[in-house]
Amino acid sequence: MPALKNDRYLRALLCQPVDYTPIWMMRQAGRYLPEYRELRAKAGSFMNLCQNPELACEVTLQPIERFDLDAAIIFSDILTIPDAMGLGLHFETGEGPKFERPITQLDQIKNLPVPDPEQELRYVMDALRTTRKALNGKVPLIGFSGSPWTLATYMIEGGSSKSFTKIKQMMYAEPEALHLLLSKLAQSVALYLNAQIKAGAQSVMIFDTWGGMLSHQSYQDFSLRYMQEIIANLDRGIRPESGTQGYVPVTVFTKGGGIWLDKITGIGSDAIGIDWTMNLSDARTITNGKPIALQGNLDPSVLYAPKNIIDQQVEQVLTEYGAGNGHVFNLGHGIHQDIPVEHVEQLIASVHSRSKRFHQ
Ligand code: 1CP
Repeated sequence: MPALKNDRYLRALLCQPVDYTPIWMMRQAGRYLPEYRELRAKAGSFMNLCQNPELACEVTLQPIERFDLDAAIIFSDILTIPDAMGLGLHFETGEGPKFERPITQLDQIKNLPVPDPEQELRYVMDALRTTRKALNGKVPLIGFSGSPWTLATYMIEGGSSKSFTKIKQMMYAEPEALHLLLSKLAQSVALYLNAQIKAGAQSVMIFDTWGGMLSHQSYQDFSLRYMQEIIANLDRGIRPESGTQGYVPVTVFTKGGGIWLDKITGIGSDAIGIDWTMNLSDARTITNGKPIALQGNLDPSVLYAPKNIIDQQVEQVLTEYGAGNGHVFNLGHGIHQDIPVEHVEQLIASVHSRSKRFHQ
């Protein structure tokens, strides 16, 4: 494999010095890009894009070719695992993901298989192999998975939810059933992420999009604990003192998890994603003394604003983090579909130029 030409993102994850703050954006390949919409229309469906390694590679590279981003994230979805477990994923236009066979009872959970990543999820591994080669060392490639809790919400609710009533009902009325599902998912996610690492992912991220819907104690029992188990089972290599060679850092992101940051710092991740509700200076006070990087946290809606406001808001995030190592710039959640591409260009240029003085 060719040497990395831009390792700022990996260095920042390891809290090593960089010349400016690296940036990538959650959902950076997607509908706000005209070239994505075009390819998506040709492919017919979102899953056709994901399941064809050449197309998945092409979509992954679209934002990298257009913008000066510091990392690529493989084009896929967190719901590949439940699909591989046999729940029957499909996307209805304008309605988001749906499962044909959602989980309703304990028997179903007992019979769920743990997917073999090189069998049922081979298309994801092939997409990673193809993309890593095509990147030719330009920027690092990020692999990812959903957290067990977040995957379970879709599997039990049957799709997206606002109130999470079915899964919470199971959590309070039949906690053992939910724990069995979560431990099968933790096992599946660990296998999946390790296979992604083998296939070429240079860092991995766990998306816990719905962890913030839990109560203080249930977050620890039903989400955090299973992410900790996954991290303990990852083949990351040995964290180097200097350089990034061969080590695969892991980032965890619980949306709405700022209030539990002290707990999240204890689960062994190299970096923590922060949404826009938290001040990065306060976040840094909590992680202080630990070699943990922070990723975030511009409000994605800032990208609707004119360019001078984008500059101001970038300045604010950079100043809140302050001087020193360990910051990966990102949005606090995924980019919205109707953001003008020129605003994304402005964001990236602004982060790169304005961050230099924090790295002198
Ligand atoms: O119609 C389309 O073109 C499909 C829209 C779409 C896209 C572009 C979906 C359906 N998934 C994706 C890609 C995707 N999903 C990536 C690609 C890499 C990137 O560029 O970032 C990633 C990392 C995800 C992860 C994902 N999928 C998450 C976790 C991150 C987050 O945004 O919170 C979640 C919750 C999903 C579920 C999902 N898949 C798709 C949609 C519309 C949703 C969200 C539904 C909901 O709000 O519940």
